[in-house]
Amino acid sequence: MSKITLYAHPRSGPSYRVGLALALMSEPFAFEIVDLPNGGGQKPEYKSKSRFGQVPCIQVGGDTIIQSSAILEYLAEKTGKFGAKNAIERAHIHEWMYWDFDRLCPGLFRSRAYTLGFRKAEPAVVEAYRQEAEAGLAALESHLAKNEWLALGRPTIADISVYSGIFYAADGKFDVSKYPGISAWKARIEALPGYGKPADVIPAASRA
Ligand SMILES: N[C@@H](CCC(=O)N[C@@H](CS)C(=O)NCC(=O)O)C(=O)O
Repeated sequence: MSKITLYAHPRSGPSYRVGLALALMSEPFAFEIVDLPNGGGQKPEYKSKSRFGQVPCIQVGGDTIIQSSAILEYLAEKTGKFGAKNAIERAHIHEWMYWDFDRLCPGLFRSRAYTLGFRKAEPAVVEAYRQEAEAGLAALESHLAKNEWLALGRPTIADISVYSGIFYAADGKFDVSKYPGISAWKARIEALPGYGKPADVIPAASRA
């Protein structure tokens, strides 16, 4: 595979998702910070790579890919790691990735953004996202109380995707330690070879 450049922001959950996948897949990459707080995402040069002006984005050769889920799919297929071996497996992985974007990460990431002051909203809206996240965590716990991994009985990009939201849950004042199934699964991911926290996998400087 051509050398990858990851365009990201060190505090972005979806950026961490891609950085973590690259680390777990032992795929070397260069890192470019996109200065989101100062409008870096909206600069024409960056938008020519990432049409919505968002991070993450990866550049591979002359092509760019956006949307963390699409990037994870690409990486799994290219490296042959953490992905599906057939259509049924792919569908089971997708069940969790689509559910994550539908029911879990909006509540977790919005609550984080409200708590840290990145976003503002009326108290009722803040509370609605918090309840959505709590419902998502309860659904996740009910699966992980009985299963080691989200799909296929092995770690996949579905686990990497969901993990990034769980990693940042404490920023939104969610206590995941009260969920034993989620806590045990989180520890299993953190024991995988190559695992790193955001500061390890998304350093603020380019690396070879
Ligand atoms: N669905 C996208 C979400 C990406 C996203 O929300 N990125 C945020 C940073 S965490 C961003 O770039 N925000 C700037 C903007 O939307 O203009 C993905 O998974 O890649």
